[in-house]
Amino acid sequence: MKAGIVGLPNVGKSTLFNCLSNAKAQSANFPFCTIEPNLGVVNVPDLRLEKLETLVNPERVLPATVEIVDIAGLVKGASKGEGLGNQFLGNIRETDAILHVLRCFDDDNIVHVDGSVNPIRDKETIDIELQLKDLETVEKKLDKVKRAAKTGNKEAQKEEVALLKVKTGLEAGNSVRTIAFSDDEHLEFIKPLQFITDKPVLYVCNVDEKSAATGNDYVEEVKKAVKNENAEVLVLAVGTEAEITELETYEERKMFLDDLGLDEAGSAKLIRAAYKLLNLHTYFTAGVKEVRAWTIPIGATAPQAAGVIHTDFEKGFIRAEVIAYDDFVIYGSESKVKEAGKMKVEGKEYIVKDGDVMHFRFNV
Ligand SMILES: Nc1nc2c(ncn2[C@@H]2O[C@H](COP(=O)(O)OP(=O)(O)OP(=O)(O)O)[C@@H](O)[C@H]2O)c(=O)[nH]1
Ligand SMILES: [Mg+2]
Repeated sequence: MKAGIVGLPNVGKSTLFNCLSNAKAQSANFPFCTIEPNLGVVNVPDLRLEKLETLVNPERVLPATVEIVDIAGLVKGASKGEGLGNQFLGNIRETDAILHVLRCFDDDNIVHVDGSVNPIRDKETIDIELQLKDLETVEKKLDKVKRAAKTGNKEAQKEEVALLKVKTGLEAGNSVRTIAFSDDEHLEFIKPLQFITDKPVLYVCNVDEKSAATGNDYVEEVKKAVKNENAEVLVLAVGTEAEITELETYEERKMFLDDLGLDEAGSAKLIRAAYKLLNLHTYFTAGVKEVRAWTIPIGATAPQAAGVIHTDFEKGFIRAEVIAYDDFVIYGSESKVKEAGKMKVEGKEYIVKDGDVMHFRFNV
């Protein structure tokens, strides 16, 4: 599962990627600085992990991670192959969620590919290219499905109805994620086609330093423009965040953030938002050797969660011993939780909750 950073060229995508990841991407003041995607594995900041560390005092602590890809900028005509567009769109298709960076800062020294700062126009430019690509996908598929539908194939007829909804929606300038489908329709016919505009999206407004806490007029316009998209908007001073990342100590970073009126780095917020966008959450294992956060899809069962540690854990799953995170903190240790009778034993059907502290029993 990975989230891709998408937007026009030269809007700060690689600068943002560098704030999140240790894998340094090249960033410079000219369009198409990035060609090949940069992949980074990013630690997910989680205060609960720090709390568990102080309670358990383990030899090591391992946070959850999420994969972020920095992708080349798209320009008008990308869907027709402009500016290596097809390759870049292919890179976007391989992601599971989109972080759409919009330039919301003025700076005459930083080139804008379309000559002026206008995040609404920029967003439309990107949306249109993604939608045109999806239109190509749906039209190809429709050709085949229509023929099958004509022969009386009931399944193909249902599929045709779903695909026509996509086509009509895209032609009206709507992204697939905003079109209404029944659950079955989406699962059977829409999901397998991996439409780019069906991926969940988070808008990242890249603002100047003084707007980091409050946003600015550009941000307000963006919020208005996306209010029916069911998408989150995050305000981030990417250039400033890059400076914060350079600071060595926690105290220095804290002082910088205080000056900006922020309670934590925007990059931390963004990582958590990306994690959520990918529909992921966390369970913990907490032993003296290692306290660790594990990543699972929301809705995963106990055996599936065990499988993230090792496939044998899933195959030979017997039961899980589960402590709610809050109980672990209230009682302070596993043994005290047990004494209080707060540890639960769960079977194969158990849906793991965010923050569960777990032990798996299995045989191989
Ligand atoms: N003033 C200002 N400059 C920024 C900000 N964010 C990025 N920049 C500058 O904008 C230029 C482009 O940044 P990049 O991160 O390389 O942009 P990109 O979106 O990755 O560009 P491509 O890879 O060409 O698509 C660099 O010179 C950055 O230093 C910001 O918040 N404020
Ligand atoms: Mg770049």
